[in-house]
Amino acid sequence: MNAASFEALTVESMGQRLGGLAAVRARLGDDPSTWRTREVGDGNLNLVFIVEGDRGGLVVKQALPYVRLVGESWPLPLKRSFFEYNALTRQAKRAAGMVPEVFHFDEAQALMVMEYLSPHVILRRALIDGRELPNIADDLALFMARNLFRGSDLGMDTRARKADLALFADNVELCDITENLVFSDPYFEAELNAHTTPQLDGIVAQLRGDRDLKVTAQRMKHLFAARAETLVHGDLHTGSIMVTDEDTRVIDPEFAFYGPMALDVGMLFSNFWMSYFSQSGHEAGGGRAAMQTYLLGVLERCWAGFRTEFSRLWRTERNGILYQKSLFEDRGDVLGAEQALDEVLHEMWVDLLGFAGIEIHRRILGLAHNADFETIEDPEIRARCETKALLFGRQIAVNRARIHSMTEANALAALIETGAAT
Ligand code: SR1
Ligand code: MG
Repeated sequence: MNAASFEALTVESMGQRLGGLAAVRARLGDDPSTWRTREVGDGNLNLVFIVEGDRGGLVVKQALPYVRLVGESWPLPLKRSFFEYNALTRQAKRAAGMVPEVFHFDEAQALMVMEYLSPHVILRRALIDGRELPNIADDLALFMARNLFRGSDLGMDTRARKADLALFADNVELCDITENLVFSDPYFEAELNAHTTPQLDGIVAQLRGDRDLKVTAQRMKHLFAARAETLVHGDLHTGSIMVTDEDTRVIDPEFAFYGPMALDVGMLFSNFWMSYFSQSGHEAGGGRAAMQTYLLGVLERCWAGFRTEFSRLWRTERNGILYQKSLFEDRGDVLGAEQALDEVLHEMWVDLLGFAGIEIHRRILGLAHNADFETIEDPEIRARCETKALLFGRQIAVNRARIHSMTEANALAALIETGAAT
């Protein structure tokens, strides 16, 4: 990619920059001077614009050569846009209808023109507002099971999988962000860390002195770095999901790489648990009790739905090199295949608890925080919510091999939330 030719888009230059593209004019209208553009990006890394014309709207996303959250002092390669584009095209095939359609990709300018999802909102925002979305558990279960299974040696031709493994292996800098910000920085006094202070100072010191927790975090980092199992989204949080009551879409897979299956599931579940612990900060006096029950229900249903779909794919699409049918079903050993499935799912469960616990910690102790907690203005109230989440994160990560079901994990969350466990 020729970085010299890169030019950041602006609201003013949009018509001139994209007006020559037939695919764009077809969706907005032929006269770029009538297009209305606004910058809406509130993420940590990129520029995002909504462009509207007489015929409809589009989203234009462009990577910047640095981390937007921090500034030009932290350079970040434009090639992340290439990985995002390639991940989106694969996800569109593996879980149809669950990612935005891409109409145009310009690798040199690191920009993508995509479907404008409207009236969708960011899932995290909806959950902060106390809105119960009826379909997210089922939809996200299907999205994860289909992508994780179909991108692995369980479902994919191994030559194609190895080619993809090599392609995404170059997403080094985005993996480096996760390796540091998620798995290491929260557990020492890293420069960019921040937490609610002085309220959390005590528990932060306690967690940083917790040997079992540090070993767990490094074990999860080990899996992240070494288990190139499937094409993961890599940053699957509730800010990477757009919703209406009927529709669920997953966006922003720029962190995609070949990693452990449990990563996406653990990250997503951690965000539902963080939402659970933040609810009392958004409405006092038990006003969010029903919302909390809903969130624990989403976790139960999503994990159950994931298992069901993953098991269906295991029985019907297991055509890769792993656990070949020639060793099991073709020899009449259906139970052998089921035994292997149970082992794979069990290991995924244990690992996802580890990833979930560590992800909770980094969102409270590291650089990139969650609006779930950040929008709680009173620091005393915010710290009370964050403390509970931190305790829960520690409990599920360190004890991941001793928690046997989502019902048990949710019961732990409820014990901590009610103050019965501290
Ligand atoms: C410096 S980037 C910080 C965070 O933003 C992204 O959304 C990822 O979650 C990353 O860890
Ligand atoms: Mg993102």
